[in-house]
Amino acid sequence: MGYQGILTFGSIFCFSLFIGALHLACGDLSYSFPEEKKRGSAIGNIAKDLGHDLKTLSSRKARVDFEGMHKRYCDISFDSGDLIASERIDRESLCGKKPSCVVKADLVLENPLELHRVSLHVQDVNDNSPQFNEEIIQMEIRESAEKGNRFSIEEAHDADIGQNDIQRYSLQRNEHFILAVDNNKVELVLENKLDREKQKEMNLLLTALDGGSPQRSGTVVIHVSVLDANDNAPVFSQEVYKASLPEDSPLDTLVVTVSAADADEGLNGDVTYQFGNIADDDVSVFSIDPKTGKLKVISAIDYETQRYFEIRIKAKDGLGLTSYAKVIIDVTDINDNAPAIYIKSLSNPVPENAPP
Ligand SMILES: [Ca+2]
Ligand SMILES: [Ca+2]
Ligand SMILES: [Ca+2]
Ligand SMILES: [Ca+2]
Repeated sequence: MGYQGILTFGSIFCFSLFIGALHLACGDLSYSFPEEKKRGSAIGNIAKDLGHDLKTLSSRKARVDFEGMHKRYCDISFDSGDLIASERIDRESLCGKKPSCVVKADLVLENPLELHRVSLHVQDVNDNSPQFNEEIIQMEIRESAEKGNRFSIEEAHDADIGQNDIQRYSLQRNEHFILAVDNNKVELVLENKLDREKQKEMNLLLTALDGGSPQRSGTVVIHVSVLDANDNAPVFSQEVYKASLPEDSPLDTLVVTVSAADADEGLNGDVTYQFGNIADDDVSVFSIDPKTGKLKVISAIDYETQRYFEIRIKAKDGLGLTSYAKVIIDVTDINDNAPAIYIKSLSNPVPENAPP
């Protein structure tokens, strides 16, 4: 109860002093200084600016009041009469992006009461580097993207202001992209078309630079994954496959295996085989496995009926791009009726002087 009373009395006392002081204030003081000044370093000389000697400052209990602020940023040194920094003054945390940063305080002297408004103009120092949100920006761009297509990049951030804020961006030279920066909008512009089959990913180094002195910069790696487009048809390992087939080959005999590769990915590169243009009669003689490309015999082959087959094979990818190859099959005659003696004489000739 007693404590409350004293407080109330104190408030009334100060209030009446304050009213009286208004007449005594003899002008505002204004100091301009860079942020992040060392503690104890001078901001300005109060004694000189007020025209008081050091003794007066001390005897009249000169002090600075930072009303409504959590910190006391400055104090008065009675040794020098200087206003000195007593706390870290970080412009960024005080004022953010505001173009001017002013901290107001009251300078109070007692007996008689004297009050001055003090404006502390905190100047920006280039103590922040441009920063990107992430260390790596992941992008996926389809290889079918056209020259001139644009891809947005999240801009960097610099806590400083004015010249100390970001002034420009620079993209490391590369084969495919250039940079377009317009009103803080940062975009990659495709200059040379991508080809996933040649290069399916790439790293681009983007740098943001401020205009401070010394200059500060921040970098980010843009990792581009090139997505596939179906821009390749299957390619056969040979244009023409040749095979010879004995006429009495049993069913299921493998004649030849055709093979086509497709440089694309997934379904775009998924190759299947089938007959192209083929005579109706031949369809019943051979089969082709759509997955393996194995061409097999499915009915009896008679040399006397047909000695030569020419079959077109089609390879198709999952999205329908196709290419063709030819299979030429020569049917070879099996001379089952040849005399046994003839065969024997070939492999084991009878000398001419052999006894009869
Ligand atoms: Ca700064
Ligand atoms: Ca900066
Ligand atoms: Ca393909
Ligand atoms: Ca492709």
